[in-house]
Amino acid sequence: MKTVITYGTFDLLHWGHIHLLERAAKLGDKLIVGLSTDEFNEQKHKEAYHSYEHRKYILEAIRYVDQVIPEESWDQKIKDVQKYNVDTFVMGSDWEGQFDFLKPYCEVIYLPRTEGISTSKIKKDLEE
Ligand code: C2G
Repeated sequence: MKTVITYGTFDLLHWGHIHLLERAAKLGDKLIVGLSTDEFNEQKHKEAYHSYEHRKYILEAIRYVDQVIPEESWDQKIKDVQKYNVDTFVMGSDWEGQFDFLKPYCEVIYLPRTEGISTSKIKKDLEE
C-alpha cells in the first residue's frame, strides 16, 4: 500500500491541476491532498475565489483523490508524512528543490508543470 501526498490551493480547478493529480495518483495506491486553508493562503499571499470548504468539496469529487486534509502551515509536511505513512511526496516543478528537506522521510518527486494554464491566467483572461 503506497501512499502519495501533494499540497496546493487548487483554486478555479483546471486541467493543469488534474494532470498533476492524475500523475501523482499513478505513483501509488492512495493520494492525499493537503489543501491550503483560506488562512494559510494569506501566508502564501494568495486569495482563492472558492472557500476552503468548496475547494475541498470539488477535490473530493476527483477520481484521483482519496483524501483531503487541511494545509495550515509551511512546517506540517514532516508531521504529515509520518502521520499518514507517506511513501512519496509530489509537487509541480515550479517548486523544484523547495521540499528536498523531506528526502530523509519519503521519496520527493517534482513533476513537470503543465504549460499554458494557471489560475492567474484564467483570472487575467476573464478580466480582458
Ligand atoms: N500545477 C501544475 N501545472 C499548472 C498549475 C499548477 O502542475 N499549470 C501544480 C502545481 O505545481 C502544484 C499543484 O498543481 O503542485 C497545485 O497548484 P497550486 O494550487 O497553485 O498550489 P500552490 O499555490 O503552488 O501551493 O505547500 C505547497 C503549496 O501549498 C503549493
